[in-house]
Amino acid sequence: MPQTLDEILNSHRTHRPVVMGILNVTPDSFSDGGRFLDAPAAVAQARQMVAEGADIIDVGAESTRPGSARVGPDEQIRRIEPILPELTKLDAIVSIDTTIAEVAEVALDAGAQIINDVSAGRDDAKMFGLAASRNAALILMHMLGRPKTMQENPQYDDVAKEVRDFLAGRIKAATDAGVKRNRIIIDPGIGFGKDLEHNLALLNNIGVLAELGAPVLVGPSRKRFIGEISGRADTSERLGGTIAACLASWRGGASIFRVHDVAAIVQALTVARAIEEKDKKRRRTDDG
Ligand code: HH2
Repeated sequence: MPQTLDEILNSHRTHRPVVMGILNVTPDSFSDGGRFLDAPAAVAQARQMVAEGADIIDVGAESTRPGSARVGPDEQIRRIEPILPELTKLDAIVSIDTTIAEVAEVALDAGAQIINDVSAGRDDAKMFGLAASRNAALILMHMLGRPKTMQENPQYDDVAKEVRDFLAGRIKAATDAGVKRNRIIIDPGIGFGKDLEHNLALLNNIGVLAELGAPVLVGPSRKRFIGEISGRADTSERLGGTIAACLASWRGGASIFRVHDVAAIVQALTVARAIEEKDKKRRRTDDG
């Protein structure tokens, strides 16, 4: 059974893993670009991810991979509009991956309940107002620089603290604009203006971000740092690394996982959780 939006927004307390399946309706996404541009193929992929246990379907019409070009609102809307009514019929929460309020609004009108804004409200001044007026859940992600140039020598003194402070500032900006604190999800933005060491430090320090008291989402799926560690250039050969990154960050306190390979990640997290629960039960028995 997929989790409700309230359960998802409470997942940092329950530590129950939430899986968000990626649906890129783009010609140029780094690992699946062009595969789901056609509406029936996109809907079939979403249906498959729900059958595999996705709690959320995150639909996006603009690639944010390093070096990518911007896609305007009209084109984003043209790509998502035909499939939204089908997605919102599925037994999962729909999230819209966009930094443009006009695009998010079309998705909310069709029944989406989460706005995934990788600019954390910096691209479009109307985004926080929209999230507030619709009581939508809002994902605030950290990015250093812009997708076109973000991988050109990113620098931090203490990446986890700097990302936390940035996210604290964006939470304040969102709540000042009327977004309820308990509708916000935070994300360190794996690969967005970060080199290998930065990504590893963030995945290893989820607790620093969790201090902000919001559910932490991570999106390591098939990303470049896995290729750098494993020597796998082909993104379809990065599932093992994606699983490792999800499990390590889940143990550190992350509870929402944005992934391409839903079935494998659901299985990995379900087993990891069963092991953790067993340990808790044993400790309860030992204590009592
Ligand atoms: N990563 C990507 C896109 N959106 N949103 C959040 N909240 N967190 C992420 O880490 C994140 C994201 C990039 O991955 P993908 O969608 O697979 O590729 P592309 O941007 O090339 O479409």
